[in-house]
Amino acid sequence: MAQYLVTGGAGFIGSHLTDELVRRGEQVRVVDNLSTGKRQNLAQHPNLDFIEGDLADLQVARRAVTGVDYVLHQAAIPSVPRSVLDPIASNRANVEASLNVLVAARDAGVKRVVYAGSSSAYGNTPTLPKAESMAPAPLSPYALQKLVAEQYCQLFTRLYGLETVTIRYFNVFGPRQDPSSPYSGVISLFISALCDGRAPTIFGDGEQTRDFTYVANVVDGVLRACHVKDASGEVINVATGGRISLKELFENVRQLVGANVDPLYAEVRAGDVKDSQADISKARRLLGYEPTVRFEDGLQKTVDWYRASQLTVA
Ligand code: UD2
Repeated sequence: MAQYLVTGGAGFIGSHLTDELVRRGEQVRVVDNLSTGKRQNLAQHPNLDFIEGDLADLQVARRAVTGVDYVLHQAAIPSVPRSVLDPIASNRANVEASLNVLVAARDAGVKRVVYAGSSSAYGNTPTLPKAESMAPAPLSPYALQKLVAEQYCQLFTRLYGLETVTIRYFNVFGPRQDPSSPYSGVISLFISALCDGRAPTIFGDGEQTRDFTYVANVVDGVLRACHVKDASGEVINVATGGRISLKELFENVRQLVGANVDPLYAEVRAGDVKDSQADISKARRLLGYEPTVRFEDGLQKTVDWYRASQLTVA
């Protein structure tokens, strides 16, 4: 049994990682400042080792990593438009806190840090799918911050011998993704709007594409990355390898929800990437990763979850 720390473990992806680790009988600690995460996401683990604190404070990071073997660093302000609006706050959460986690992990003798990178680092590449060997081209403060922190990870591996792996996430979705903010992930916003009979907004012409990835696939990729020896120091895409447009996404959700509502259209968002699709051959080769939940099945599970949670609230 190993000791894991999930930073941002009360958030959407972090809480799914926590569930799986608990299910496997591992020891888990969560640190979260509850800025976007919620205690409710961990209600199924009443005895969980939970630290409420902000990793931008080095002392919080040091306390959190004490006695830890593996750090799964998920804590972030994960939003392109929020970073465009307030780059300083988002830099503090995405870069400064990440540096604190790395310093604390190095000093505490952590075995490995697995970092939640982002597909946004690629920006608009001339070709698809996007492979890790392509030069990064961040288009927003968020994208740059995620890239800086992943480069810090690689630097810590080279300079101090701290094992790190960056998993680049591609538009992750699933149960517990919070639809309550305008900065929320688009699938959560579309489902919650259509379930309420409201019209969702599509930014731009709706022809932009994304490799939407169901959360269970990401959990699998991240947990594999903890233990594969040759993965240390690497950056690895974890996604499905497909892509669909926002218009197609809207149609899919509309059909699943059974709503008869048309979308509104608004200006394209500043810092938005046009197309995103992952090359997952490195994850296959290095991690033995294979996406196990297809986009369509994941979307159905997600719609079911939102419906069930609406019933609970009502
Ligand atoms: C970026 C990253 C993703 C992850 C995420 C964290 C890319 C390609 N992806 O996701 O890997 O790090 O940031 O937040 O950079 N949209 C609408 N209507 C809405 C909301 C969004 O049309 O109500 C559009 C939005 O303009 C974008 C797409 O939907 O084209 C996806 O937006 P998102 O906020 O869900 O995620 P994105 O792509 O910024």
